[in-house]
Amino acid sequence: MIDLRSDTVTKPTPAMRRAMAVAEVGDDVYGEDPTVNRLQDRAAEVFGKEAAIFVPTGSMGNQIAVKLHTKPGDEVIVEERGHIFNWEMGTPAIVSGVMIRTVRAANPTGMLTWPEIEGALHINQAYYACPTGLICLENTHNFGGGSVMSAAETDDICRHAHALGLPVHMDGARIFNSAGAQDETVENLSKACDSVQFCLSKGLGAPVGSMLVGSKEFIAEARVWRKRFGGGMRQAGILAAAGLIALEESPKRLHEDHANARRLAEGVAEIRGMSIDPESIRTNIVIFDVSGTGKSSADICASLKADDIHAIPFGPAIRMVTHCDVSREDIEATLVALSGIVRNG
Ligand code: TLP
Repeated sequence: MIDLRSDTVTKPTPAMRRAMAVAEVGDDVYGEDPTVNRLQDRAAEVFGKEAAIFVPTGSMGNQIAVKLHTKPGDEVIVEERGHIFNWEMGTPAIVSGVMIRTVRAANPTGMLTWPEIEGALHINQAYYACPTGLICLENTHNFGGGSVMSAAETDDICRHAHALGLPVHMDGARIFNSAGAQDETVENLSKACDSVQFCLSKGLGAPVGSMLVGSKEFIAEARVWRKRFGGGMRQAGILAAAGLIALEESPKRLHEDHANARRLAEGVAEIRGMSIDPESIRTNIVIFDVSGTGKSSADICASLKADDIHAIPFGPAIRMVTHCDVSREDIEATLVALSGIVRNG
């Protein structure tokens, strides 16, 4: 099976399994799980922030941040293709009582600039306007095709936002991919942000878990909301043990996933009716338009499935994501299958 649906599908490595088997544990709701505590301390250190908290999912990390940075009735700025707007099931409205104001980035990467954000703000306007309470950035940008935001671009947005008293949260589900692609540190990429969520269970290959990173005060409050959301886990050190390996070891190999994604895009670009600019591929996500093939993305994915190759159709496009359980041979086999489907079409 070649599973390119997402980098969420990875299986724990043998080293993760071993670490999980021998993990020291305690009750994390009491703050007594030594492995969770180690993971949290280490995540804070790697990001150069005061504190971190282990949460079950990226969505929970993002939604705790939205809750803490806003008050009911606020607007939250999210890029139109952003995960918080499209794939977190309206939670900002349900849980935080806020509205998302989407902004479409002119750049196909989905990366917003300050002038674009500024045009959508409601700050110091009439009392009957809906005030902006938070700006969310996404790095890498999933549906921008795994695109990256630089430290300078992030700093620029944060400097302007902070001058207006607005906090900035980064959905850094794949921030290690972004850092690897830019030869940057995750600390530099997010130091100006007030909070960062990153996933251990995507490109980093852990089976479960995300981290929310920020100030001591913010994370103390996040602990309360994690419990309210039902995310107070008990002997979670078993999961944190895999997370520690993901944090320390996995960033070193992400360039392989990025090279595989680039190769995939190069091959796809040569297939009649499929379009993608391979140069645009910076990390592990490849989204390509198949409308020129005369077949729908769903039909192509169904045909791939017959070869036990799995990908997700999105409108006229297909998304394929590389990760540690996908090899170069898998990429070549996928390209052979794709061209066969179009040729026999
Ligand atoms: N993304 C998933 C799907 O939900 C689309 C995927 O397969 O890519 N932020 C970003 C940028 C994400 O891509 C995701 C998951 C999340 C947050 C949420 O993480 P989880 O799934 O752990 O709640």
